[in-house]
Amino acid sequence: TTDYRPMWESVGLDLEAHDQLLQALPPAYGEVYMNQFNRPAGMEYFDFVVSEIHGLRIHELQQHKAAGGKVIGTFCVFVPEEIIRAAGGICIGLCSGIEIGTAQAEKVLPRNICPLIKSFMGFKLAKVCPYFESCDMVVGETTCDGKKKAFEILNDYIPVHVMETPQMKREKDKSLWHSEVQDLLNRTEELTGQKITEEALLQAIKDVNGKRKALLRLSELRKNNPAPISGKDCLLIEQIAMYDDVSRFTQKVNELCDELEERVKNSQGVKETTAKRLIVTGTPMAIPNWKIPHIIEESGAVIVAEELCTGLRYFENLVAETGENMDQTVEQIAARYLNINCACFTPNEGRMEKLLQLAEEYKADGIIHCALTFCDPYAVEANRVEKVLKEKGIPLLRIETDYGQEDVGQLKTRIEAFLELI
Ligand code: BJ8
Repeated sequence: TTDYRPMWESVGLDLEAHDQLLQALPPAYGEVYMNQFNRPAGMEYFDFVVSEIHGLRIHELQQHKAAGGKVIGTFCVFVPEEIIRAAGGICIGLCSGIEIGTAQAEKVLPRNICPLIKSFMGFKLAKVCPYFESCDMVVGETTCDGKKKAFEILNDYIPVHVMETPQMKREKDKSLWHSEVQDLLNRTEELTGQKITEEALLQAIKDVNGKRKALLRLSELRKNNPAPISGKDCLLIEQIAMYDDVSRFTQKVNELCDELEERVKNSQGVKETTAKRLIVTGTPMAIPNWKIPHIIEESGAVIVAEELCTGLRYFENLVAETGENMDQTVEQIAARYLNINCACFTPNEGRMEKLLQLAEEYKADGIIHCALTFCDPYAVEANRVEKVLKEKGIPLLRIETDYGQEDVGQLKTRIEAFLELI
């Protein structure tokens, strides 16, 4: 194996703290991922990506930077990666899914804040994320209050460009968002020193749409019974989608889908046809947060869809490829992103409609609503979800949890009881 320590040192990592992080990772991965029944062979690539999570991909980013390229980090699926790509930049999703650097984070943040926000601050302050340390700039947004205010603090440590995300979807919100996307384009041009041409933007749209189409193809295959792939594996792929090389990732997902198509033809799957089929919905599950999906699938059920930002919200809806001029193309990008059903919107009817549609299409036996602790938008919106699902007689289990492992036993009991009930 390659010695990446000199590279980690040169990107500015705290090597000792980073060692501790790496030691925590591999056993968890083996336990959660490597013992699954009848796992598709195509998962090998994604296992490899995880095994090289702080190695090969970071090396690629460093090479890109050495050749004059820029790396831009994001924390939300609202940030249009097409724009970064069109300027020759690499876009990396930084949403953090592990408790890290908590002591440092709590020096600048309140203790009672969403673990995702605490995690990204902790990663930055403890200098343990080589992706974060590779970024020339990060893009924040005004989605929830916690993130919005945390970006002011983060800006003390790395340049942050904040996009104002609307809270409603009216005409005036659309034009605000369009102008915000245009501002990101201008800022990206400034940072990269590269003018974004219409041609480059259209190509970037096609590339990112290609990635979305591959992920959609994967989703479609999960409508089959028996499920040809586990929910845990799909979540992993959706997490990797945020930071892997776009064309290589697209190709690997499509290869996996070829294999899954064969499985479907032969009625092969990862669980019995009698396994309970569930949908998970709620706050993002950033890598390496596999906590709830692991409990669910260990209990015998199978997850068939993720109505999450690390899931369908990231790849449903394509950007139109028909823009006739720069302004129209930017407007079409803005339109695609404003369609995202984040709980930061009021009202957020689109999410309720989506859940009903998914439950039917994926023949789900129930839905599990997972909110990170202290996340007001999702915790409060769970009430709307509950109301709509009750009307249609779709069973729902509401869970609120963080990145800690203390409640695993209790969650297991609740999930098993739910599975017996439905
Ligand atoms: S589009 S869900 S990725 S904002 S969990 S930090 S909301 S307190 S992450 Fe999100 Fe974009 Fe919306 Fe998706 Fe705040 Fe809640 Fe924490 Fe959250």
